[in-house]
Amino acid sequence: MSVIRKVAFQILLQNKNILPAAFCTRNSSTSTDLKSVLAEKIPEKQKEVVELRKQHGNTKVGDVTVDMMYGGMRGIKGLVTETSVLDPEEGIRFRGYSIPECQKLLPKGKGGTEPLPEGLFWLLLTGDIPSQAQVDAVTQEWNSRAALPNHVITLLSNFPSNLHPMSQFSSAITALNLESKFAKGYHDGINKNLFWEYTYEDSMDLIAKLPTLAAIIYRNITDGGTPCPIDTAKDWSWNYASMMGFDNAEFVELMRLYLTIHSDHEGGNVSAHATHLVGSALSDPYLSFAAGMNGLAGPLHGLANQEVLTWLTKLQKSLGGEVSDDKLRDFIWNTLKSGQVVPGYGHAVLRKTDPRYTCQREFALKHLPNDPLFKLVSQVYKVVPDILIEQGKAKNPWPNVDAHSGVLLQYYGLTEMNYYTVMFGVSRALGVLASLVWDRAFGLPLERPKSFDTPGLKKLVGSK
Ligand code: AMX
Repeated sequence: MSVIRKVAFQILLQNKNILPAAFCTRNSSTSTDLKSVLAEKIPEKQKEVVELRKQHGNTKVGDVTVDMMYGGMRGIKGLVTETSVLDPEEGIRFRGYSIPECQKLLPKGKGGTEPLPEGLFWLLLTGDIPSQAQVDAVTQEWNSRAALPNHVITLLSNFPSNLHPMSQFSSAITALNLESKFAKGYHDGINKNLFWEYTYEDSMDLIAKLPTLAAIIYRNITDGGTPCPIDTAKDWSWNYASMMGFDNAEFVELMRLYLTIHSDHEGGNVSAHATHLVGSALSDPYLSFAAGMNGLAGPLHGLANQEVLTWLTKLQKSLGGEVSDDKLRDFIWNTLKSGQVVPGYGHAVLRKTDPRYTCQREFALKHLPNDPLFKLVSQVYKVVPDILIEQGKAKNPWPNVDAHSGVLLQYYGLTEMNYYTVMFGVSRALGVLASLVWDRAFGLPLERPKSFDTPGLKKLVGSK
């Protein structure tokens, strides 16, 4: 064992009380070149999957019921996603690490305490907690790839300012595919063993460009100004905040946390699944990610952060500033009785309070404990779960990530609620594109499940 590996192993052993078992024996490379670290890991993982399929290719992992087929495929075990796993009770783990563990272990921005999303991306791609030098290298790489082509800037500046920011976002991402190295490589006939490399290059380019693209959209819907240029000495989140016109250090910290925790939520959620599905047709990463963003723009998924703020604003308008619990209950029951959902509550998989909600709440308790909107959100948290339980429909009465994010953004002056899902999308790129690289490394084929019509299904199950 080399000296470096021995030291790394000793550090891992010392930290084993905070590391999940699967990671305790891993050696991490000290190279700061993400692509070469990944290139080292891929053959090992490919071999592991080949072995698994050889031994267990015919082993059953679950059954599909008729209810699952009509019920949005809930609970069907049908996807492999390496980057994160969602436990219904505990919440998300990124490559085995919980959010508090990521907050503790991932390198921070200068003078800050929140993790840098660059580090989370390294973790999602490689499974390793990166060093500060490795994270700095990712920052530099993204800063060097951030420039947008002129045609996309022109496209963005020609959108009407009342076109929903998510439509602007998804259209501009689609148009960026003129840059795709994967599409060009495929056209030129590259070997399929190289697909992951071209996907990696496109993913790095796309992630690097997203803050600039998203900041132009923000300026488009606000003051129509031009974002300042990227500061190459600063991190991804700092630059995104700055290009939108925010220079408050606390807001930058919030951005680092926000962009880290919204990145990934295993493979079955709409944005991840859509990206993966479209990617399986070998559509390039720009087209695949744009598909994911069109899914994120739905009110039952990422648009819920906008919906929460709209709902809270209506609540304040109709009940005024200080609200009694009883009046709040009435308002919530009215929402339910009028056939609407309480936005920010419930989840398709989670059955407890979302840890992404909890860490945003902790941020608020630290930085804005007396903010009236935060107090209202806390009061809503006290009241909604019991009502949803009493109504007896929602399987999960607890808040999800979107119940909290808008309040924090409002506090720092980012009040344009129809923009919030774009920020979610910038973060989501980290998870779904890291997964797409692995999809290509594993050579996953075109996704094509079997569907039935109702007469065919009735026949299949012997229904008369
Ligand atoms: N308010 C009111 N009713 C709710 C509810 C809520 N927050 N959550 C679920 N329900 C209802 C459903 O609409 C459904 O009603 P139906 O039987 O009349 O169709 C019933 O409870 C059962 O639904 P479920 O199995 O508990 O949830 P699901 O897996 O079908 O849907 C979700 C999950 C998130 C779409 C749903 O909880 C919801 O609509 N929540 C509000 C929107 C929201 O916050 N979305 C963001 C989710 C996180 C994210 O992706 N960003």
